[in-house]
Amino acid sequence: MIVKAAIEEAVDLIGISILSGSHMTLLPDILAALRLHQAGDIPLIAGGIIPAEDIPALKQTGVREIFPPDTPTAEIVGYVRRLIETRESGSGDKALPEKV
Ligand code: B12
Repeated sequence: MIVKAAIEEAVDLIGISILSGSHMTLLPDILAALRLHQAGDIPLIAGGIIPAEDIPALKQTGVREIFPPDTPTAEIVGYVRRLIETRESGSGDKALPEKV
């Protein structure tokens, strides 16, 4: 449902909030479904109760960035703006911003 809606709405990115502990299953599933539908260029970011030790594996799978509890809203907004500007300028994956 998430991937179908994202493709139909031509979204700039998908942001998922996960507090249930199922991030190691659901986030890779969403990435796999995006790739299956030739939509792997839509960036996926996430936040919620995601332990620091899980973050490297999730980013290795293709999640662009993770925002754990107590992340300042301004940091999230700044990251999303830079991500979308980078995509619109067509500079490609290599120029994707790092979280500040
Ligand atoms: C409020 C709350 C609830 C409410 C939710 C109400 C609602 N409609 O939202 C209710 C009472 C329903 C609830 C239920 C449950 N809860 Co609860 N809940 C919380 C609590 C106290 C606060 C969550 C919250 O809203 N925080 C405020 C927001 C602003 O912070 P945040 O979610 O961390 O988000 C920040 C970042 O993570 C990030 N972020 C989050 N999402 C996203 C998404 C994107 C795209 C981006 C960019 C950033 C981002 O940005 C935010 C700002 O920094 C937490 C404890 C806690 N301290 O987090 C437990 C907590 C999440 N709950 C927990 C549990 C276990 C449950 C239940 C399973 C309990 C039960 N046995 O029924 C159920 C699950 C219900 C369900 N269907 O999923 C556990 C999860 C444990 C875990 N994953 O390891 C927690 C951590 C409590 C604990 N310490 O045990 N819960």
